[in-house]
Amino acid sequence: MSHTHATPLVGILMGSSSDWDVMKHAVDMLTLFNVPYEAKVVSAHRMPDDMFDYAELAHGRGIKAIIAGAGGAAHLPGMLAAKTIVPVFGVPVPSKYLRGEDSLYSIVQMPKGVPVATFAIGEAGAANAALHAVANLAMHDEVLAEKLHAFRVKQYEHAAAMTLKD
Ligand code: RP5
Repeated sequence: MSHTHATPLVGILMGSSSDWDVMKHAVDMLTLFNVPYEAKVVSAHRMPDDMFDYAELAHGRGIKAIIAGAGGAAHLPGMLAAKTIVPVFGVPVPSKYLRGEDSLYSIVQMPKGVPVATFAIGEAGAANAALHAVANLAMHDEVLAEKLHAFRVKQYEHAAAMTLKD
């Protein structure tokens, strides 16, 4: 499976291939909505120049949102945000020793002036970051807006059909 569309609207970056099990939930969601994306490993502390290059070129390349997932001392979302005006959505990846609380705090606590929209730790965060990107794109895309409404209706129907056992 290729993780690069010719003209991606959303960039999905992660600090390591070990983040993929979580970050693929963002990919799955964008695929569901047929939103072109690219997904790649760009490590903040091991590939800092690549990270800055990506951030500097993103706006000019037509990238509308960057979803960045990392674990531990998770610099990736914040440092990307420091170098681009493209909205950055941070996904805290669960870590080995602190189970992602470290990732969450290091992503969510951006100082005033350079925002990172931070999502839940793990799979839900990755999926919701993608849904949030879809929602932003849907503000200027009626077809996508309809798909998003349909997605919500499906969730409603699923929840409304739930029954409780005695
Ligand atoms: C971070 O360190 C990555 O985002 C990953 O969550 C964590 C561990 O990376 P690996 O040691 O598995 O490559 O940079």
